[in-house]
Amino acid sequence: MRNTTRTRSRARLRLAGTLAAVLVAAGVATGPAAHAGQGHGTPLTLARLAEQHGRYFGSATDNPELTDSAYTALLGSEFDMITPGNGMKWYATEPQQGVYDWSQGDEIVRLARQHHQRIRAHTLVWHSQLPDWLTGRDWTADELRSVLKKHILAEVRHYRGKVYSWDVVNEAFNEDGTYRETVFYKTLGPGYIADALRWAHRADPHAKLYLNDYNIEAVGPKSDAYYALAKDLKARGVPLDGVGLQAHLALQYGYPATLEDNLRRFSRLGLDTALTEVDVRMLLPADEAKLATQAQWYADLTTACLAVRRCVGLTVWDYTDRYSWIPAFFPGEGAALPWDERLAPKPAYFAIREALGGR
Ligand code: 9MR
Repeated sequence: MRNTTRTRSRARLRLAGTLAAVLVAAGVATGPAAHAGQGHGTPLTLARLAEQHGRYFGSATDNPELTDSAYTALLGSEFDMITPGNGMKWYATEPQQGVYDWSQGDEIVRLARQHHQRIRAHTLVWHSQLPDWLTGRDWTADELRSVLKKHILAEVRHYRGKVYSWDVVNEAFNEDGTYRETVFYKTLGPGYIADALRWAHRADPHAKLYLNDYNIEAVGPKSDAYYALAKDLKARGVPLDGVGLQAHLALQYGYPATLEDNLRRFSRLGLDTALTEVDVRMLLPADEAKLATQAQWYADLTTACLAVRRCVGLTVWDYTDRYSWIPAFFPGEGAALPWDERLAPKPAYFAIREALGGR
């Protein structure tokens, strides 16, 4: 049954891809630039399509990119949820102890508000991109607890009422489901997670509070660890609203076939889920076959989220290959996003549209 559905949707995708190619060849604008207006007969944006299912469709962005007006035009029109890729991280927001700099996050919040977009805020507690003053010395448990508490209260208060959600703790587990030995875990023990959630809740009782990680799309030791932790936190009344599955996928490692089951088990715990940092990288050069498989994966991710009631939306980790983090971190890989370097929509874009029920 599932296979038949899949084969059918593959066939539809091929058809859509061919149609798009024909239109492009004929000089007919098919890209989202052509979708900017929402008038009669104008194709809807990914955001509008997702909203028809009660979901959002988001993109990450980063401050240096905001001077690129062709880029910001699409960012402002195609999406209804924005994540600052770096600007709200600890190194950016508290560069010296007790000295806060909200400028980068504020710039993105301002831009998002102009376009009636919400913000998935990212991230409060993470082992990476910490300021030097924090990593450069040892802390007692009391000291670090107080540093963490102050940081969370200050940042969440600053953005109180302005963000939809917070990735409160990011990447807390190892691949085998044991706790990652971060400075927070080593100094404070696993209780730092519940503390962080409680402090964030105190500072903004309306923000949805998430744990967020990569390689937890499929059922496996790492997602099991989140399942067990989330269940325990819920049972203890700790304010946790959702689990974010980053979904940094790579064609060479295969599609996480148990994603939908995994989303569903978190739903059953009474939690929201979201695909928070989606990209599907490939070994370069890209070719038609790889782009077609990538398109299918984007469609499958979208379909999985739509199939699970409490999966609230998808965010791509920036929308264009022009600004993807992949080539710098995985040399020889890339082409991971639904728009190419020239901001032209790829087969993945059309596949997402179709999965969302668009024409
Ligand atoms: O997109 C971010 C990139 O610009 C930074 O250089 C990088 C540093 O680690 O972080 C990227 O975002 C990460 C996100 O915050 C957490 N999940 C993994 C993302 C990709 O590394």
